[in-house]
Parts: sequence; structure tokens; C-alpha cells
Amino acid sequence: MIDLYFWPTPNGHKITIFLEEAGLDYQFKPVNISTGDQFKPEFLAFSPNNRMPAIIDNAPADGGEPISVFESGAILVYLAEKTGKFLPSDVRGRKTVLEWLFWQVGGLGPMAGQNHHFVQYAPERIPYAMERYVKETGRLYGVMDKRLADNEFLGGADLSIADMASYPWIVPHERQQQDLDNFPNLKRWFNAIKERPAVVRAYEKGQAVNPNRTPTVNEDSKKILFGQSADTVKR
Ligand SMILES: N[C@@H](CCC(=O)N[C@@H](CS)C(=O)NCC(=O)O)C(=O)O
Repeated sequence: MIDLYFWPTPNGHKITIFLEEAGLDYQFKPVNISTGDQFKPEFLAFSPNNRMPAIIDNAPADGGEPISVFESGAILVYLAEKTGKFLPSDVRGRKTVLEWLFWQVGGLGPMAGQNHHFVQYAPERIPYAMERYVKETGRLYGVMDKRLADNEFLGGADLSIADMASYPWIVPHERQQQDLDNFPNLKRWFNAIKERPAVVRAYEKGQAVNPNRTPTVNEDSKKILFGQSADTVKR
């Protein structure tokens, strides 16, 4: 059984998609980041970046004590290695999936995240910042579109953890001021993933963790989520 420390956000959905696709047993451990659960000492003990998702694997492959993992990319690699699914074992296929996984966690995620911040949430309208991140998000969509012109999935012919990492960050494409009609290969990939039964289940189960669908970023939670500094960590 996997304990999934989770809140329904793009980074959280990456892991529910994997768990549903792989058919692993898991239980949600809600981390309501709007109310500050990410700062609870018991969570910080194994997720020191005060971010979710994180997991605890209660039945690790070595038969030893439970193993915790934080960082969505590390969690996806851990689960792929545990199950032997969605990360090829041959040297070339593995390398390619890891390239696109790292591309997502180091590029698409952070850039689209800044796009969300400056376009939707920043208390001041800063045109330079908005334009910078909307354009960079568009550039990254273009990179994906080109890759998907000759490949069904980011890693090649098969669904992989690279697709699972990227898909949740394309879901809010309208909020990111991107038009999928400008990226036909990306649109084909997006629609194909969206229809997968495991992905539908992942989103349904994930949303049920926040049954009232309270927006994660609201006037109260902005005080918790934005303006964190070194002092936040020292506390
Ligand atoms: N690099 C991290 C990013 C995770 C992340 O940013 N999580 C956000 C929600 S999507 C969070 O927990 N935020 C809590 C906070 O900002 O205090 C990963 O890929 O796991």
C-alpha cells in the first residue's frame, strides 16, 4: 500500500495518474496546501521542501522499513522502478523518457507555474513578467508539439512517466493563455490521454479529496502560499 500525500493540483495529479495506470493500491493522505498542512512537522519530516506530492511505500521491494519519496519526478521514477512499468529498461528508451521527464520537472512545470502566478494571482499586473512566462510556456508547447509530430508519446511509441508528468500541466492550457489549435500534435496527444480510463479515474478520485472544490489559491491561502522565504524554512 502506498500512502499518497496529495492535494488536487497539477503536480499531485501526476502521481494519481501513475497509480491508476499501474493499478497499485494507494490511500490518500490529504495535504491541504491552502490551509498550511505542508508545514506540519510530521509532513516536513519526509518532505522537507514543504511541497506535495510525497509518498510513503509501506511495502518496498527490499522488504525493509517503509520508504518515503518527495519530488514528483523522483516519485514517478521510484514507482516505475518498483513496478517495472512506464520507464523502459533498455538504455536508449530509458534515457529518452528521463530526458522528457526532466524537461517537464525543470522546464514546463516551473515556467507554467510562473505563468499561473503572474497571469492569475499576482497582486500587481506586471506586463513584462506576464509576457515572459506566457511566451516561454508557448515555446515549451511548441517543443512538445514538434516532438509529438513523429512520436505518439513523449518517450516514443509507449505511454511513460514523461507523459504522466506533462499532461496535468497542459490541462490548464486556457489559463496559461495557450490555444491547442496552434499545436495540433500536442492536441492529439492531449485528447488521447484525457480519454484514458485511468486518467479519468485519477482526476475523479483526486478531486474528491477537495469535495467542495475550494480553489487552492484564494484570498486566505495567498498569505500561506505566496511570499515564502528562508524564514519560512527556519521556523
Ligand atoms: N518540484 C516539486 C513541486 C511541487 C509543488 O510545487 N507543489 C505545490 C502544489 S502544485 C505545493 O505543494 N505548494 C505548497 C506551497 O507552496 O507551500 C515537485 O515536482 O514535486
